[in-house]
Amino acid sequence: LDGETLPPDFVYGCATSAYQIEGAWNVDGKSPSIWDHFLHNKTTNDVTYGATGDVANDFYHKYPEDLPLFRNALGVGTYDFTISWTRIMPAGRGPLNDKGLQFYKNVIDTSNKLRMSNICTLYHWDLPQSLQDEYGGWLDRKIVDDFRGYARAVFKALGNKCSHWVTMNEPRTFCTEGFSSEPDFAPGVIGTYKERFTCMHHALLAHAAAVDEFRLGGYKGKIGIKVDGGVSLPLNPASAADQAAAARAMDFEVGWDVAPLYTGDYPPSLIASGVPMKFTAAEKQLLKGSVDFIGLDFYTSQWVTASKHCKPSSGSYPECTETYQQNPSTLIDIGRPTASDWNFDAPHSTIYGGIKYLAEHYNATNIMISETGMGVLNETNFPLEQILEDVDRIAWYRGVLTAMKQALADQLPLVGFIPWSCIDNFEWTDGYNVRFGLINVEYDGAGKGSQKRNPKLSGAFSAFLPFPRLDQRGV
Ligand code: GCO
Repeated sequence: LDGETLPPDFVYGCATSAYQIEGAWNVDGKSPSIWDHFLHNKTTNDVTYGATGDVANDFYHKYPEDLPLFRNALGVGTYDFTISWTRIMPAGRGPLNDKGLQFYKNVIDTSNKLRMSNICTLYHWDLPQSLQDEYGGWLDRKIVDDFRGYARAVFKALGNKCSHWVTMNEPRTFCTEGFSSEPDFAPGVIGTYKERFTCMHHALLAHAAAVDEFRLGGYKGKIGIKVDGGVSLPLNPASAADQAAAARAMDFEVGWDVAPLYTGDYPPSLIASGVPMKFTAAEKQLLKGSVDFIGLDFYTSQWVTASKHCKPSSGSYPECTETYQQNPSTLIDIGRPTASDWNFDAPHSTIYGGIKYLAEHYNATNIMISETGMGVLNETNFPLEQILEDVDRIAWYRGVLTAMKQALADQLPLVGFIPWSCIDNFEWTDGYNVRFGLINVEYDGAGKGSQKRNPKLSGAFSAFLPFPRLDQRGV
């Protein structure tokens, strides 16, 4: 990549999320979220070593040291963070908690002093437990109004302070994992396709309601959403049946939440398969066009083949398809075991393919790679020296950059790139045992240790990337 070919306002940042780094779970008036509740319960906590986010990186107290590191050691021009609903609005609705709000003001002001802008996310999975207890959270239509109220209050307090707003992170993931047959994500409700779909339906409506509030308020930044999903590729590219299976899988996985943002409704193939809920005309209108930009959290691809044994749709997968996480014929051994068996051999199909798909199928503009990164399993089992010399992570990012370069050369509307993550953190069911950070934190797989921060080689690599920085943009 060379800086000259990039759009001048190209966004380069790094991301974290509240539950994964803040700690201070009950400090200064914060009430429990569904993740606090889920992981405090020994029978539902299935995280490696029973870890929780109670302390995490203690970012709530350490942000004055961490933000300069993000700016100076990683060289990013944007810090992308998420707001904890229960820190800012402990009852889920109603009065704001001044101390919680002040924390986010401090994070933003410190970022700005360091010449970083902010991408601010309203929701990264940490629903107030009180709303879960009261009416079942995402399964009840009431959540849409409560989310609207929360969004309105946050925009009123911070609306003009962030260059970009994200309504929510990966609705598909929190709905499918939180309501699966063996849920390992909060709220941990055993569910069927109906529950997963209901959650997603309300999440999409809540997104649209928050965007409506933002636009009604006339705030000056841009607003969007972050979606995930792997790019599905035909296992046998020459087979028409595999091609059709891959296209169906894209509809069910990525189109499920993306199509409503651009067309106002679910993809036709998904509707044809029989959906438990439908949007009204007014809801369709609110959804259609509800993003100024779209964030893709893309880590891995999958290979899809048409199956002779047709199983009924499970919600995120269509009938008559089999998916494979890895394609044995192209798999590259990258050296260290990675998170969740993700294949890290396919940045081109994942990143380039994802951008192209959105641009071609939905005429999406302003596409951001809002998360990608390499998670290493048991990273702490290696000596510190070796942890810090993460040449395999650099190799992954080089692949991503090559894919992005191709996208830009092909005039695809790529406007930003946000590695996950600025710093090691709590990786959901893998706890502290899987690390994605460009900066290492000295704690063990259970999250215990000195909390010392050490930039990895990938962090130094980040600092040398030729992206336009905020200070070069004269902001
Ligand atoms: C997600 C979240 C992040 C993860 C990251 C690595 O995609 O699950 O946005 O919270 O930590 O993606 O798994």
